[in-house]
Amino acid sequence: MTQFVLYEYWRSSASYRVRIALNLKQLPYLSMPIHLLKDGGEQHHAMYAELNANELVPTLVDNDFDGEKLVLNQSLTIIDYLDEHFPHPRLTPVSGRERYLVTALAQDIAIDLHPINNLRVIQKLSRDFDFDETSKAKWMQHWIELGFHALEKKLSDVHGKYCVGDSISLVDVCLVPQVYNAERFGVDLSPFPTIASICSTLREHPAFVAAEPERQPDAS
Ligand SMILES: N[C@@H](CCC(=O)N[C@@H](CS)C(=O)NCC(=O)O)C(=O)O
Repeated sequence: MTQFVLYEYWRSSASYRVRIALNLKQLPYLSMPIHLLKDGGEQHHAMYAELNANELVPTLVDNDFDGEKLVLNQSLTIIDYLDEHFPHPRLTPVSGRERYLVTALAQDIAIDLHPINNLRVIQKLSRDFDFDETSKAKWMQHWIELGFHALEKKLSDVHGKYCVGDSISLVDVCLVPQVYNAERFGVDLSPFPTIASICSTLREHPAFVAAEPERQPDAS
């Protein structure tokens, strides 16, 4: 039996983060695609909702957590779990100043920036608040640009080759999927040269390449 099963969607940035982390740690996994749009969204179907009552992807199942099964949601928690049990390479430093810089910057992206642009938010705006395609794109761009302005400023103090110094960290794992989303929704990256340059370096790394949305089996 495969140890890790990842319920995910190719374009989901939270799933993309977990794919990158699994690849960096060279942990093989079985991908179980959950189509977020087909048939009203497979994340709402009973089979998946029983696994993750939040009806969001990703969910990681570890079939061998000390001989037991562990079902885990929340991409940052999944990555934290992988980091503790499979620490090579470590994505959140164990201690020291870097630990807190990495955690705060990753949360800036994953907790403050990303959720307001989630599919269910956009669907609600469109269904109940008359948002058309142009207003939806403006909404996405506004929140991403706001987050990127702050991130660009913060990275100028701490970046090296990657977001925090010269080792790949959880911030990098969150950054690349967020830039993918930004590009998808037409955000102009020219005001964010540090973000753009770190992202293009990361995109050459094989673990990031293999995790790219368009390379996933469910990409359509
Ligand atoms: N905080 C969660 C966020 C999960 C999440 O928002 N997933 C999105 C895709 S990136 C989703 O499943 N959206 C489906 C929907 O909005 O119905 C995590 O980091 O795992």
